[in-house]
Amino acid sequence: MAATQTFPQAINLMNKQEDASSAKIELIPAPMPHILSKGDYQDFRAELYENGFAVIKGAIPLDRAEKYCEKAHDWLRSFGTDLDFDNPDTWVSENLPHANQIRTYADYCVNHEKFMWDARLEPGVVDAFAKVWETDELLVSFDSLNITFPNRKDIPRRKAWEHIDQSPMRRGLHCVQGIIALSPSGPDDGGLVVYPKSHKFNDEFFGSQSDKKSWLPFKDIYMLPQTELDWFTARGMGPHKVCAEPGDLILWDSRVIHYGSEPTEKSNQTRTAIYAAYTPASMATPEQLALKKQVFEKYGGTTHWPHSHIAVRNPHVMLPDGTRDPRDRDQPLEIPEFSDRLLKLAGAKSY
Ligand SMILES: O=C(O)CCC(=O)C(=O)O
Ligand SMILES: [Fe+2]
Repeated sequence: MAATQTFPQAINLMNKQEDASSAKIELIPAPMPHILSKGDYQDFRAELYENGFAVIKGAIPLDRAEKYCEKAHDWLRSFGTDLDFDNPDTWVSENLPHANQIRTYADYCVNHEKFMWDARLEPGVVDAFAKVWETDELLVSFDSLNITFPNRKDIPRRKAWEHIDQSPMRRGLHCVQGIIALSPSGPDDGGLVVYPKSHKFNDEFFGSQSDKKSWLPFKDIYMLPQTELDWFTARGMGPHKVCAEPGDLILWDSRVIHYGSEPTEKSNQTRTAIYAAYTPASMATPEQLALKKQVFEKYGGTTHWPHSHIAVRNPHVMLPDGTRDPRDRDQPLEIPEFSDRLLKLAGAKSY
């Protein structure tokens, strides 16, 4: 299958990260070119194909979405600080666990908390990805939790960070990302902003670039500077805030220009969302699968990519002074039930 021909190629490039100058630009075609390749779908895939994103309303029944939201907030409160969801004065870094660069939570084994797995295992979520990939033999990412307070007093609002989550060396569709919305996300609330249809211009844009140095080292994120964004705006594309309700699933093509927006000053909504992407298990190499199993056993995390970029990292949360965060954990607070379905999605058991 095409997947097994293309992915080792990508990995060779990844291994050359330290020596970007010597890595050759080799284009990597779509592993399953027939996926999302036509415009006559009768379901959400029509939007995904046409605009590069889609919202599946009520993928999770509201009562369960509300329960996951509560669990997520309990998790944030579990670090023994003065954090109070009703008191904005307490929404400061010293009351919060360590967050990553994009201000989401990816440490303390949160990726494997029971509520995270329960949400990822929701039939309405898994079925949507099964429809996209035309198989239910899927892997899921061990991605992060987003809880963003509005109008924080201790840090400035994050600016737009327009990017795509797919290397310019890849062509065609390689990954579809997902957000499980657990809080309302109206026009002024924090949430996903996309440039609708920009996935359709990915080939033309990158194909017309003569300077390909910025494509290296090979990585599946590419930040677009203003000059490059201008190319898209000149062709009629621009930012669109995706609105959603608790229980909705947002899907987007990783080639779509997007970013996570912070709540505007008009919002008093705390954003709560889980990132979860699924791809066919057949897209993973045996090496990546073996690494994924190890990461899973350590309750570690991955990027958005379920089948690629898997790395076994130091699972500990380190403080700037080099010591381990005393709040760090070796396992989730609430361990999920390791069902057959979970183990297969985790890559810990083969299909
Ligand atoms: O927070 C978001 O809505 C988007 C974050 C993002 O860019 C991503 O998950 O790829
Ligand atoms: Fe992204």
